[in-house]
Amino acid sequence: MELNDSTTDNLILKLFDAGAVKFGEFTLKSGIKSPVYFDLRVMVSYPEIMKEVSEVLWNIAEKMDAKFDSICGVPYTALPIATLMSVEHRKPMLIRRKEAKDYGTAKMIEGHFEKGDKCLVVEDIVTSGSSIFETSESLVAVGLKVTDAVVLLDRCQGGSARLQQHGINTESAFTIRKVLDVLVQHEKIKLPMKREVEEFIDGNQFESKSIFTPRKITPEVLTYAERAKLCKNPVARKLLNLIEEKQTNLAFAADVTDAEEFLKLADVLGPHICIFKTHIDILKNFSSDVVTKLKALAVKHRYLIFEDRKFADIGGTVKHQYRAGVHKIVEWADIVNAHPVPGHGVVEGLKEAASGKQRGCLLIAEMSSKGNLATGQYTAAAVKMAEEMSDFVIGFISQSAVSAKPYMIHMTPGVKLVPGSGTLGQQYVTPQQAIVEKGSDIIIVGRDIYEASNRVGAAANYKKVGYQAYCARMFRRKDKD
Ligand code: 5IU
Repeated sequence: MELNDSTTDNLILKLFDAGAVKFGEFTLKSGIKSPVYFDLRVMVSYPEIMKEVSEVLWNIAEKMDAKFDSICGVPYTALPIATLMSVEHRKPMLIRRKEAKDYGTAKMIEGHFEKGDKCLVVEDIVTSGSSIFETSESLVAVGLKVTDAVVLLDRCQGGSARLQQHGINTESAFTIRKVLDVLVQHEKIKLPMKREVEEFIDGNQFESKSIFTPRKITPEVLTYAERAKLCKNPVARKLLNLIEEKQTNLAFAADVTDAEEFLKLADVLGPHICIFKTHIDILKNFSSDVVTKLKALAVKHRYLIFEDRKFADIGGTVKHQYRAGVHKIVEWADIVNAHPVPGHGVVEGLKEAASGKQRGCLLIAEMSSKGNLATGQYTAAAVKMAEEMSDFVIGFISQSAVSAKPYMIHMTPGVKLVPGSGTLGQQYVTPQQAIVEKGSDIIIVGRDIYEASNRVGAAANYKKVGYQAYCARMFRRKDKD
């Protein structure tokens, strides 16, 4: 969508004079050598250019008939441009962090918004499309909609077509071809230079399939199902396969105290979860009937039962705690967990009690609560212990992928759509942070589901967001603008 010719020509010449366009030999981030280089950051030194660029981009958005509730600039160059557009046209702005803030209180999007609001993405240059896509992903992850992006310059390397394939309509003020024409016309560069740049563009097109390409180096690049094949433990295999089949990496933390409510949740949330996590000792009206019914529901909806018992005693004691007493956990829970603090014995004791049954255990390698001691050396020792006993230990409760072994499953509690602190020291991260940034496999969510007015809706949403985060991790971008 090119604007009025003389306006465009003037702006291009101003940018050239400001040193925003350079010709020579430049090595791009990707390692590729380019005969042209755009450094639009210099615009900040020219208030007039800044103003003009922001006006031009606003006009493009209007011409596109893009309806939006807020504007978000791709950090950093487009941030001040988006600010100018926002202030001049009284449209709220959102800021996307380039890096998440301190762990635990991280918030990728700053500013007020409502779920379902539409946000216009603003960028200076589109090359492969990945920067716009990445910003849009962060916006979408918190419930915003992104369908339009405006850009000052399109390098004509296939970026806008790729964005279109991802549902983002991108319009630019001008293309690199236009820049070349104007500069030749005004004798700023000679024809051979124009030809050289044109050849470079033609020879450096980004394929118009996906912006993301699967990574193949670390365990988390394998799909859940691929990892299932690498597991020794049948429970781990079953879990990874059912995650992929049901397309959910959501574990529900059923921290309610009434057995009836507990079973109701086990039924209605069933289709949306891969694990039903229990604290069976908080039920005020426990009876063996409750676990019989829970087991039937787990079969009906195909999820696993994880009793979050956190065994932490010597082997001989945990063996009894696991199979005896009121709850007889080994009879009905597919998965239990243990603190590694007592040493290998805790796992050996549990393993003995589970003999002959298909059971798995998680080690608590990291915790979500403020000031917890499961860090550094302790976490490393937990990983070593787990890897040494991987026939029974299927993974970890952790805040990140602490083991690189593809058969180890990481489950993260302390997850909410809005990160921050909860009561009594609980700290929350978003599903995206847990799965994409920290490389975890399963999100554990309690309160945000059972305290919701629409519990099924809340679980369905976590299912969607959690699985989308996994897909985004699988198709991490290969190229960078
Ligand atoms: N849980 C944590 N953090 C931890 C461990 C377990 O929150 O480090 I280990 C449990 C406690 C609760 C659930 O059952 O995970 C999280 O529930 P909320 O989403 O309601 O905070």
